[in-house]
Amino acid sequence: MKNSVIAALVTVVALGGLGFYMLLTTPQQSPQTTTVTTQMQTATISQTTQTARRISLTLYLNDYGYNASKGGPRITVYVGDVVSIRLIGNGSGPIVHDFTLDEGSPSPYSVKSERLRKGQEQVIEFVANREGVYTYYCSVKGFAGPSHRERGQEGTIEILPRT
Ligand SMILES: [Cu+2]
Repeated sequence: MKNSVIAALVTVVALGGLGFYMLLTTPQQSPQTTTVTTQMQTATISQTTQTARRISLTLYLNDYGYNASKGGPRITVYVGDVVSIRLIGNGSGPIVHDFTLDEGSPSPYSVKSERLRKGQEQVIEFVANREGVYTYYCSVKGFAGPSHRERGQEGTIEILPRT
């Protein structure tokens, strides 16, 4: 009985430590993630498969860019692909960011994440069912000054027809 309580406590402490460790290491992971995303995009471009696929990528929501301090990676997929994006809030202080792909892009999509603070995460998924080249962006705008998009927080998503 006593042993199981101790075991449970040890587990909690270990998990807490892990969370703290991940929090500390998160900023250092950012450049690595960018590289992985780029490699995946290259692979995507050279691939002409007929089968719809699931494309998974990670974006850090920085001030004021995606995986960068400005702009974001060009995401290339094919019509019908399921795009799964893991969003990780990485703004400074109380600054929140989101991922938006909607009529304001402009685009025929209606994709919008929660506004995430540093350390908060959300996985968003959508089917890339309309081809074209669109802009994804952060829809956050403070009470004063330029919006995040005006500060450069936007990137391009290209949805290619299947061959
Ligand atoms: Cu933002």
